Parts: sequence; structure tokens; C-alpha cells
Amino acid sequence: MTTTTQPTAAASGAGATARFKADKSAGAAGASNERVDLLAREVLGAVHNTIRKHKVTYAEYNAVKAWLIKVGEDGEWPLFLDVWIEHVVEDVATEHRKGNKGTIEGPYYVPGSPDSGSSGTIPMRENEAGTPLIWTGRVTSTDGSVLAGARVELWHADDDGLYSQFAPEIPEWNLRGTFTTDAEGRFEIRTVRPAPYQIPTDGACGQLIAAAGWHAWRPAHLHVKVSAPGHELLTAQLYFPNDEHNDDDIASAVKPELILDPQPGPDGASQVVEYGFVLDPESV
Ligand code: MBD
Ligand code: FE
Repeated sequence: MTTTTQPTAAASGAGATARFKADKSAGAAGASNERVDLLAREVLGAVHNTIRKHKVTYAEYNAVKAWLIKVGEDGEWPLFLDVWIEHVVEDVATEHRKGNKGTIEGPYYVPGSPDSGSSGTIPMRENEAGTPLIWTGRVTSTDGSVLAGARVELWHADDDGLYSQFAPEIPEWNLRGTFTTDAEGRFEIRTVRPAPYQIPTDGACGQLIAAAGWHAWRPAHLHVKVSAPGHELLTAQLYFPNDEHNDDDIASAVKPELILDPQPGPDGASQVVEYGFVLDPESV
């Protein structure tokens, strides 16, 4: 750990909550009465059934109530929802796609990262820790046509497993960058390999994990959003082979199609990897 101020669940939770409110909470107003009635009834019914089936006690009810209050106090609703719920929403939302598999966004995306053109280095500190990674790829449409000017937004944790803007003392756009494909749809990105990520253990989500005897780990991953005019936005994560958490990601967000195959680079110190994206045209 190179920081002097320790990251806390409450601080990263507050950041993720503010980010969600700034970007996405407005979209939550769009459900009809009928839809809210149907879904709220079914979710509550499922909770009632669980209580009857397992004879949930008042002590357990109060423990859950205290815990739910703490989730809010710690700002961990974005973390809780994105770790334990989002993967199913993503599956349903993208099941029609013929192009690239995607996966969950998670709580730490920030729009507007610096533009590095079609070939460049993601913003990083001098001597950023981690194995250098040179990633080349191409963006195409499902009909095979090349997508020039497509945007690849990349964000990921550092070698300590921390995200800029959600942990203290990391430069604002560290390991967050936007790349744009060239005339042949190609991009080349220089970054470093991220470390496996442990979700904060000192907040409400960590309390649930400890109480249930689970672990808090996600495999190392690169987050991407890939977009091109007339095409559906692809939100994905890329993983690394042989990560011990590829098979038991706490966020259930690993798919075999998203595991990279990095190779030793020519200089021996870095790794090179080829991975491109196929986008689905927007249906009209
Ligand atoms: C992450 O970095 C992440 O990607 C998800 C899904 C949840 C918590 C932290
Ligand atoms: Fe992440």
C-alpha cells in the first residue's frame, strides 16, 4: 500500500453513491404503475415466502433491519446492488445480442476520461506498479464491417486493487482513459495489469460477507465501455487466465469469452494481448 490515508468502505461508498446520483438516478423515473405493482409484489412475496419457509425470528428480522440501515449509512447500496444483483439484469438486457458478450458495469465508472487517440498510454503515475500490458484490438460490427472512430473507454484498479476517484491520494484520472479506433477499426492501449480486487470489508457489505462466511474477492479485471454510432453500447470486463477467483467471483461477472490470453512481450518485462470487440447494430 503506497497511500498514507487508508481507503474506507464509507468513503468509496459515498463516492459511488454520488456518482450514481449524478449520472443515472434520473432514469429511474420511467416505470409504469402496473410494472411497479407487479415487480414490488413479486419481490415482497419472495421475501414473505422465505420468512415462512425458514421461520425467520424477530432477532433475525432486527439484524436484517440494522444491516439495511447500515448499508445506507455506509453509502454501499451501489456496491451491494452491483455485486449481488446487476449480473442478472445484464444477462437479461443483452440476451438478444449476436456480437460481443458483455458483463456488469460495477460502481466505479466515471464518464469523460482523457482521450488518448487510437494508440496511446492510459493516464498513470510515474513508475505505476504492475506488469506493463500492451493491448491491441479491432472494433467491428456483427456484419464484419470495420468501425472507425469507435470509442473504447477503459478503467481499472491499480496494483493495490484501488480505483482512482474512489480511494484517496490517487490522481483523478489514473488508469482511466478513452481510445478511439483508427480508419481500420484498430486501437492500441498501453496500461498495467490490475491486481485482484477485494470489495471493502469494513462496511455493511463486508459485514454480510463475514456473517455468511463468504469471501470478498473479484478476479483482476479491466472494465470497458465500447461505443459506436448506430450500435448498442457494450459494457464488459476482461479477465486474466488462471486467476483463482475466475471461478468464484463475488460479483458473478466472469464469462469464458471475456478471459484474455496475454503473452510475454518482446522485452520480457511486458505482456502483449490481442482482444477485439464485435458490436450489435441498434435495432430500429
Ligand atoms: C468492482 O471493481 C467491481 O468491478 C464490481 C462489480 C463491484 C465492486 C467493485
Ligand atoms: Fe471493478
